[in-house]
Amino acid sequence: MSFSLGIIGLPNVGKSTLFKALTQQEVDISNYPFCTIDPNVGIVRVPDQRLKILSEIIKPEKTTPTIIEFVDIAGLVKGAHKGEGLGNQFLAHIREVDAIIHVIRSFTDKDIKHVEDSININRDIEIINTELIMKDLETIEKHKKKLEKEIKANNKQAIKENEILQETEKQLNNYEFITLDEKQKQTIKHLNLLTIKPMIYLINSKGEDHELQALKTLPENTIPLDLKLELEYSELTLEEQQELKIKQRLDVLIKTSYKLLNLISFYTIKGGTETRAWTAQQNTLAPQAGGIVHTDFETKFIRAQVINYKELIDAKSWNEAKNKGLIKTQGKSYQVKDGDIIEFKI
Ligand SMILES: Nc1nc2c(ncn2[C@@H]2O[C@H](COP(=O)(O)OP(=O)(O)OP(=O)(O)O)[C@@H](O)[C@H]2O)c(=O)[nH]1
Ligand SMILES: [Mg+2]
Repeated sequence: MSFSLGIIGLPNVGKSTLFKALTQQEVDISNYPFCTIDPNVGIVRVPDQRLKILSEIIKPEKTTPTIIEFVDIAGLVKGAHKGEGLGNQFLAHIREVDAIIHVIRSFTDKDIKHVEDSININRDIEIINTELIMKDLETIEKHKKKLEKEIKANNKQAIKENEILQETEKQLNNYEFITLDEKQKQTIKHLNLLTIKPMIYLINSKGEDHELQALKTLPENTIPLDLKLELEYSELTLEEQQELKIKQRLDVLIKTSYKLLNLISFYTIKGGTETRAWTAQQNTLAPQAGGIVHTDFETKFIRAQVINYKELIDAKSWNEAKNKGLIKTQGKSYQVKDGDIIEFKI
């Protein structure tokens, strides 16, 4: 199971261009709105310097980087939650991803149609976010109806859920995304609300931005990137890139996504045969991290042997680390840390 990022935004803003640059998959990026209908799914290796160094120490037969899945979703328009454009179905695709990259067009090109006929970052963000919010409000409303009977029967879980949903509704009605603590989030997780997912804003711009002012008002999780240029770069070989002194910024996007989405990497070494990186969300407990590697590691979890990357590097070898007692036994409540090397015991 890999972590998945959904690429969303208005039609014709560069979503598939980003997807193609990231995954090198042949997808249709023709110049017309709603070019993408069925979502494109692709995987991307996460660049990881630590994995390289770990492999030099462990010398496994095989080294496998962690991957992130990207899903290129059809364009959304005003009224999508009521079925406008390609509508509801696509909001359903967003439900399935773990986090969202929201692409906003800032490049000017009179040949590329903008569904709202002009460039306006803040307006476009609002259109998309409003659709997500409206859809969530609808989901909550429906679910609250379902809870009514159970609340009458004094079902504690239903009462708790209802309270959280009321709070959530208040936030959404104020045009705020949902902010809840971890426990509350878990309670309503089954609803798969859209605005609870972490989101990154990607401004598709040339850098010579005529809307710098607008950019300043955006949240810190905003990345400006020239997607057309990134796609051209991604089609060059590594040698060509070096020759032309080109620095692709897609790696930055992946790394920044990691940070902004509170993702961490942990590693397994499988008795020296395969050193492999994995992606988890911060605060993931050891058994759930095990579940990312193999279902059995979660359901039959007994304990984990853990050492952090830095300690292993200092010890210089696995055996040395073991002799020094640096490999620690951890139980079910251990929160996995970025850079942990873990051996799951079942
Ligand atoms: N000038 C310019 N054109 C771009 C840029 N990014 C994308 N385009 C063009 O815009 C058009 C639409 O790009 P896509 O990536 O297909 O857009 P999309 O968001 O996937 O569109 P839909 O699938 O229809 O929702 C294509 O002709 C791209 O080449 C850019 O940064 N500058
Ligand atoms: Mg597309």
